Amino acid sequence: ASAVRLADYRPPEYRIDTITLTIALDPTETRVSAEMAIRRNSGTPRNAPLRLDGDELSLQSVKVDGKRLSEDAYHATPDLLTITAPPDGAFTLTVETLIDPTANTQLMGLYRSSGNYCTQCEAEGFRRITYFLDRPDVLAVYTTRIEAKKDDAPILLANGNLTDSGDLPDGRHYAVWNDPFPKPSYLFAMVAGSLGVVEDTFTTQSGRKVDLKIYVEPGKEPRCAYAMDALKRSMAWDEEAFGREYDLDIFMIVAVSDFNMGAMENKGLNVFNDRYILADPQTATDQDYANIEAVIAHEYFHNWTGNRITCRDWFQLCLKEGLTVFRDQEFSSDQRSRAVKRISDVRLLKSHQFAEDAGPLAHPVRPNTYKEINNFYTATVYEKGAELIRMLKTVLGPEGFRAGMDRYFERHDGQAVTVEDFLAAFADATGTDLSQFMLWYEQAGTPALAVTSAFDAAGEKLTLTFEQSCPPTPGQPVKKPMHIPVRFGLVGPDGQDLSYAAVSGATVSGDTIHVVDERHKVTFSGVKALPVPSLLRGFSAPVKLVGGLTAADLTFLAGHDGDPFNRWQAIQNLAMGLLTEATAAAHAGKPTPTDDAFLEAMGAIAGDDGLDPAFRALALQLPGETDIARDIGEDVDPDAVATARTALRAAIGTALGDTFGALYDGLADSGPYSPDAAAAGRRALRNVALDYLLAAGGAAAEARTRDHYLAADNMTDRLAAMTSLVNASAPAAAEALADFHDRFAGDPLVIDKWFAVQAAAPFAETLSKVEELTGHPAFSWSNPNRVRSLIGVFATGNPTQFNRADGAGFEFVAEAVLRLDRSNPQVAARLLSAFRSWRALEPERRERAEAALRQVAATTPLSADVQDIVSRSLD
Ligand code: B3K
Ligand code: ZN
Repeated sequence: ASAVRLADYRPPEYRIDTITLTIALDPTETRVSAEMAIRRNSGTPRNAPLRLDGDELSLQSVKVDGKRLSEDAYHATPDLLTITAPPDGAFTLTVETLIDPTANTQLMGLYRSSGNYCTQCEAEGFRRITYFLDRPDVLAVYTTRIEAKKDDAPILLANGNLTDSGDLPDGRHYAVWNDPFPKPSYLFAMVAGSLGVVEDTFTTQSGRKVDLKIYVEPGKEPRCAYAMDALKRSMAWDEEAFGREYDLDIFMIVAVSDFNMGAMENKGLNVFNDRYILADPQTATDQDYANIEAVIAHEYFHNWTGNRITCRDWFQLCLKEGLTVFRDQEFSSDQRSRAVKRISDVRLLKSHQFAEDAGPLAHPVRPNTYKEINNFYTATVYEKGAELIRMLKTVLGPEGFRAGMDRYFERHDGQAVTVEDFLAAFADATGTDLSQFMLWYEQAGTPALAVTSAFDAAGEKLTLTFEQSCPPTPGQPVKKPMHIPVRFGLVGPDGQDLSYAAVSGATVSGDTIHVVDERHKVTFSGVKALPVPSLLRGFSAPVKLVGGLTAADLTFLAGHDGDPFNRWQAIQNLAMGLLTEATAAAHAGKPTPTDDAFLEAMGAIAGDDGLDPAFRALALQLPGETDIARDIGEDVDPDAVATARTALRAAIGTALGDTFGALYDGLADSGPYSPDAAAAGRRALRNVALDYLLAAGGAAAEARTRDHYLAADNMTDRLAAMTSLVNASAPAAAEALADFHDRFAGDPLVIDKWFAVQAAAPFAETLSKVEELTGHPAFSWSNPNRVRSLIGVFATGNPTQFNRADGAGFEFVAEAVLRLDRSNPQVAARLLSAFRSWRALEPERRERAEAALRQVAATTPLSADVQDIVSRSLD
């Protein structure tokens, strides 16, 4: 596949204002007729050929203004329909195609899932349904008529409002849907089948009543209650926080069990992976509930950020994704604990996005070239994209940010726009020059921000010196300095932020230092005592802060910083220092060191009942093995990392045994299960305590964990106990796994958890266990959730076994990628990106990882998706 470049963008040569689709459903021979009102765009020469995108299509007939075209007037291949010389004025093009939903294993376009029909069109799936100008800057009004056998598909859904329905001969029926809002083809959706429904209503701020419907596999309706509740809260929140109201009379969600990603924001008809809808206490964890709330909100918020205002081209993907992630993060923060949400989001950012940014797949938040757009739905576009919006808000302040958003909605409603358009709305609304800020969208890589501080006690002056740099990334050897907003406090000896009389050398507004130069000095005068600078509070910029603080400073911040995020960060930094040291020791075959001050700091957090339990649960968790590996950065020995981390966990569990025992007993929840944040926080802390007790070892801890498993009245506790038993290789692990399997056999989403726990177990036997489980009756290579739970978790959630020294982990995943590539290239390519940090491994493993990648690269044929990832990984 050849590369597409942002610089080559040209407006479409033709416009399609309306499209009427008639879809006659059949499992293997679905007939699609598309009638399109087309006109030449200004600037296009008369009679210029009209080229419509297709993908594996079989053309049946083509008409212009109702007249069948002669063979020499067009040219058709499965992926392109060219009308050689279309009429000069507006005309109607009618195209008939034949498609096979059952054979559609890539789950793009129109496909079958559990006997139902559904669609996925983003990014380029609509062209697998009919020939079209399948690009986001062509906005059309869609009318969709669906016809199907009534028995097979009693429910017929598409975007917009239902305008007609009725019976047809031969046991068939039809429904007609009209979506009045012009939209790009990637937002088209159609669903048909046998589905149960849960209904509710929402009245908007202007008093319009909206019907809400969630469709699921019949029998699963009771598991939709939380999703419905989250939807109503999302709708109310968007009105309050952004002034955005829903715009159709009906909002529908359909849950399907075969889906390539999390969910899809099709106008008025969201389609969801069922794991982000279905929940009850017995089958869903607290994390599942939180994810459901976030994804429901995310897709709903797209109605304004993505649908009403969409992207001009796919390079602008972050325009809708980064912004919408920011919006869903804010929503969850308001519904739950802001500090805890921020810590969880930053953990995710660092483990996924920082890792991506540090390897061969690094790309700017707005890429300027791609070979396969599906490979750019990344942590960089989504999570770093959200960080850029958060920084924009920090730079402009809440009022400026809201004014900019309002200007953006006002100015661009109904349009397909760019990141420049977005930033211009903020620049204009607030009179701010955002040209340097734009670099955040254009430059890849995680900037490093080094800080040194000097205190002049006699002169009462504190000087902070910042130096920013950004490592080279593919295609970008040299970077320009960026605008880094550093939220800060100068923490005095009593834990309160010190005041200062004046500041010189940089712009400081409120609690934010604006670092804009490569080297930037800031002097605070009138500082009465030696402070510990608390920098980058709330993680105010996606950078790697290097510096300045001693272990004593960090311990002090861990206990006293007024910013809960930085308290957490300080503990993480202390732990990271210890763990990298311990890893070096383990690699050299020496005993791993511990540190009493660190254990004391952990004890202080664990025992501080004044702190939110959810916060304590997060603060007590050590950095993950992959995070430690990234911090080490080169010649990583994953076994040494695991040894170091396991030893420190055992040391913590031993040293704080009494505290954890008391926590475990004291946090026992009476009352029925509730998924709210406070109750979830208590469960999280209790399960962390239990896990540390088990890490310290001993029969009592094991018995307690086994009892915890058996006594659990909810999935959070049950899964936590089973995971702890498995990872500790406890004798009761086998019993728990068997019990779990029998209890939940027949519930695929729960069996996914059972697969995942086994795939993540850090033992030499795991690889053969995973291979064996691919033969388990509940496993299926064609279901993305199953593949992700077993193979995906092994590749991304089991650092020691994926990175086995003998290379068998790499070989297994490479083979799985090749196997999947034949049926579902998107899932295959995503799995292959597990290799993204291979160059940071120690030489022997590096060689084996490279060999596995080369084996993939040498295979033919390869999908464009896998080809793209493998070639960039080896570059
Ligand atoms: N916009 C979709 C993602 C589509 C992925 C296409 N490969 C879900 C979301 O971000 O809300
Ligand atoms: Zn999205």
